[in-house]
Amino acid sequence: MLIGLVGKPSVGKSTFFKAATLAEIEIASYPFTTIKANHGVGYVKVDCVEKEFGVKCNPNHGFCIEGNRFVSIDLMDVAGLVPGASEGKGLGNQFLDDLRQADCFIHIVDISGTTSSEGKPTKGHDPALDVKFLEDELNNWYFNILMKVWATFSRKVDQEGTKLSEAVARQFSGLKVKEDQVKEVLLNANFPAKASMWSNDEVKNFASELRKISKPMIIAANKVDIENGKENYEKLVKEFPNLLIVPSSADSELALRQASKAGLIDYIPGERNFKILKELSPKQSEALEEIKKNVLDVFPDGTGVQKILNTAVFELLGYLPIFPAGANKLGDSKGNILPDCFLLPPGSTALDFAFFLHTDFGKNFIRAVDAKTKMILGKDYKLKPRDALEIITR
Ligand SMILES: Nc1nc2c(ncn2[C@@H]2O[C@H](COP(=O)(O)OP(=O)(O)OP(=O)(O)O)[C@@H](O)[C@H]2O)c(=O)[nH]1
Ligand SMILES: [Mg+2]
Repeated sequence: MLIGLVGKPSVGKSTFFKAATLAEIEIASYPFTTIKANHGVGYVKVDCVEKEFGVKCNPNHGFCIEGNRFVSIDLMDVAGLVPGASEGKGLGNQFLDDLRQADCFIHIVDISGTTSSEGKPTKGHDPALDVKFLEDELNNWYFNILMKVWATFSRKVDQEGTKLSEAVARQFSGLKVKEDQVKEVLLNANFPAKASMWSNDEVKNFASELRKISKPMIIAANKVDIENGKENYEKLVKEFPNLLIVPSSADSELALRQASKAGLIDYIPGERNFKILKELSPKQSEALEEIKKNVLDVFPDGTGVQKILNTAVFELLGYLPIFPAGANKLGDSKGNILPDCFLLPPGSTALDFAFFLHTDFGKNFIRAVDAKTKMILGKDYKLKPRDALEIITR
């Protein structure tokens, strides 16, 4: 699973990425600071099952702080998109290509309105314009890919009687579009039966719907710590009641994470407080106080960075955190307790989990056992978030 950070230049994509991954990358207040995409590992926060078992876990990957298990996910930070990017403006199509492999997007918006459409400092820019332009660019991107081949493609589909959903899924396989998603789009709209009869507008509409379903998006209303941020955020939520919008201050999260890494404070990502561990310089002390006053004390999800990652993975994509666990033994062969927590796609069953762990587990599956309740579960059991399961094989 890969999450892409998108948005116009200078809104804080790299700051968000750095706060989430602590990778050493460039951040600056001029547009197009990032040119080559950054890839890194961030984390979603899961309520660890160690509590239910009365044990302390030893994660193989990620980490666990006070019952909060941090499970790794892949993040990508790309160059800023400007209006007209799908037609080659700014850095153009080249880096739209970087976004192909993403399963969903976090659209970072400067909610304070202090960044222009081109990424330059300004005042009073309406963030709603950014929400609209980015959707348009992404939809156009899909439309252009489809339009390049549509005439020959649609004729061939009609002549050969190939299933349209299958043919489109194949055409868009590089964009991770699944056949089920194409089917859903076709089912929800009334497109002519013959693909070659579709109007330009119908192809456009189809491309937009396909984009929405295959690259769903959450909006990070970033720089909420700056004046007007909170008011603009509240206005944006009213203007787009159907969009997922979460306020954030990537800059504050980065400062907290770095202070925590340096051993200055105790801070669990996503929390609304921190504990000072060492004597701080007046400057450090003031910076942290500002963060507390302007961000942590104001917003229910603190800096919002953790909330956004969790919402993307668990709500937008519907992934399920699953712990492999023996019904009678929670450790692996090395004695590590509850060493793994895996993220499985929505709708996964006990059998899918077995195959995920090892093909042989899938092939020789007898049953699964819920390690918390000791209940026996069949192969069709639909996994629930935070299940701890043992797979019994032949
Ligand atoms: N006040 C405030 N400033 C922020 C926040 N996030 C980022 N910034 C600042 O905004 C500027 C741009 O940040 P970047 O992370 O480089 O932005 P970007 O979107 O990656 O920009 P490009 O790579 O040029 O597209 C920097 O000066 C950051 O310090 C925030 O939450 N609050
Ligand atoms: Mg950047």
